[in-house]
Amino acid sequence: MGAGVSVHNCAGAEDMAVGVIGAGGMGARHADNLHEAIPRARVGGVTDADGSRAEAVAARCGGAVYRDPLELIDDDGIDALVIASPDETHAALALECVRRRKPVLCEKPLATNVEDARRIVAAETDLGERLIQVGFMRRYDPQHLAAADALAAGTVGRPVLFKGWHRTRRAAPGTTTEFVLFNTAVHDLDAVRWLLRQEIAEVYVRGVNTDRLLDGVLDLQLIELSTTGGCLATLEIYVTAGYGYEVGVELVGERGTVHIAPPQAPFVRHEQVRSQRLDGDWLSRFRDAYVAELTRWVRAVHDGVPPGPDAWDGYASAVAADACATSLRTGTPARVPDAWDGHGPPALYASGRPRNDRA
Ligand code: ISE
Repeated sequence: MGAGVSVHNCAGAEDMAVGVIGAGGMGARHADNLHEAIPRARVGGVTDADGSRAEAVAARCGGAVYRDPLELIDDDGIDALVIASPDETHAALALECVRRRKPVLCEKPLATNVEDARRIVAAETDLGERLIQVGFMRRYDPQHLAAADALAAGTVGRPVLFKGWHRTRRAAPGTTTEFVLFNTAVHDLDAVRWLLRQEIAEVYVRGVNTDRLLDGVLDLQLIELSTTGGCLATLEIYVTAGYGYEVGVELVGERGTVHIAPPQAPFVRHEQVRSQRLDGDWLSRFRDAYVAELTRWVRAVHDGVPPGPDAWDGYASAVAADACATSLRTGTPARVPDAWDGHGPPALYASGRPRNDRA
């Protein structure tokens, strides 16, 4: 039982009670979305290492406050979980959810190392159930979905080059060179896999430090890679870009290109200057995608159908991020090892995978 406070709940009996682990920016956004915008679900409980943050979210969105995330996961009154706590806690919490057979939307990264991610895939495989969805929200962004459709329809022919850029205003506290790969570049590595429907075969990564305050951290990294289908990619990951938040992709095909650009704000003309506001962070850029992601996840849990990006996708992105770390360390290209020892994904993940996440 939680140290219950402020149960504000006007949801119907059949609404799914979701426990939210982590009440920082991302967890609070998921809780707000659950409360305001997602049919057939409600916030059932909230927990955060900082109890006052959990209380603030519960007061706004409903649910009891729990001191311990394991208590929340174990509570029989909680049907499913959202994990939005610090990255290094994801793997252990996701494993607990699998142990309790509870569906979970786990923010990326699924794990901060390959071994932990593999353990999660093994646990689901042993259980014979896909319970985990990973928060690769770009897969729900209308622009990314339209690009996926254009590629699938063959409009631009066979894709030959993927050029991606991912810039954040400032680095998260405690950012390290590896964190840039596992926390930030995993989105781009997943986008390559998902949009091209190919695995990453080899990576070559260089990085520089552009911010003296970060003391040697490679805050600007350039990933060059090739895929199993013979496509090339360059991914710019710049976590101290300063000016705003931006995610872009240009896909070059044999007969044309597909360009994913952020939705445009209006132009403002004033005193001989024409200006246009940029997004400040992912919460504004991907506002709609987060709502779509949660809506589809809740629907999938209700209907008992497999989740969108799953534990395998989380694992595959960790394997690719790990190869990037190896390349940075050695200064040479690194092959991305076959994720499941040459056998391809376990049958659990190979069958019935929703290819585009409108499913
Ligand atoms: C952050 O944790 C996210 O999840 C954002 O989607 C990403 O763009 C950003 O780089 C990460 O730090």
